[in-house]
Amino acid sequence: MIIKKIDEIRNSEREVFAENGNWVSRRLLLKEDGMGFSFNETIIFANTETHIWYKNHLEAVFCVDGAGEVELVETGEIIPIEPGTLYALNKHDRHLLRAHDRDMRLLCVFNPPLVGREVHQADGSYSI
Ligand code: 9YT
Repeated sequence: MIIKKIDEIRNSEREVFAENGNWVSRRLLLKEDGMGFSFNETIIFANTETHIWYKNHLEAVFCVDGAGEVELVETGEIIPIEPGTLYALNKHDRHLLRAHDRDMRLLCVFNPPLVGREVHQADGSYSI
């Protein structure tokens, strides 16, 4: 069994900050942990907007704190996010992720699993 504590992830190699300062991702499970998915706690900082397009991954996101929204680029549809909301990018949906006036805390699962210190490429994706 694997046991992780978020405190051991903070200030370690598994804590990754976005280059634009919009978020921090604490990577509790990575590919090397052998689960077939990765599992992160992500804080989206207040009043930020991030363009994301996970063309190489599927991601499920569950909000546990804060509030924000996802705008689907293709349709302009806006989905509000609050604690208890899950969204799953089953169509590799290109989107804009916004946090409102306080930080949003999300739990994020990726398939295939992240391998380490991925940050968004120019097109909003992570490499594989
Ligand atoms: C929701 C989302 O994708 N945020 C960007 C960071 C990502 N969740 C990660 O690497 O943990």
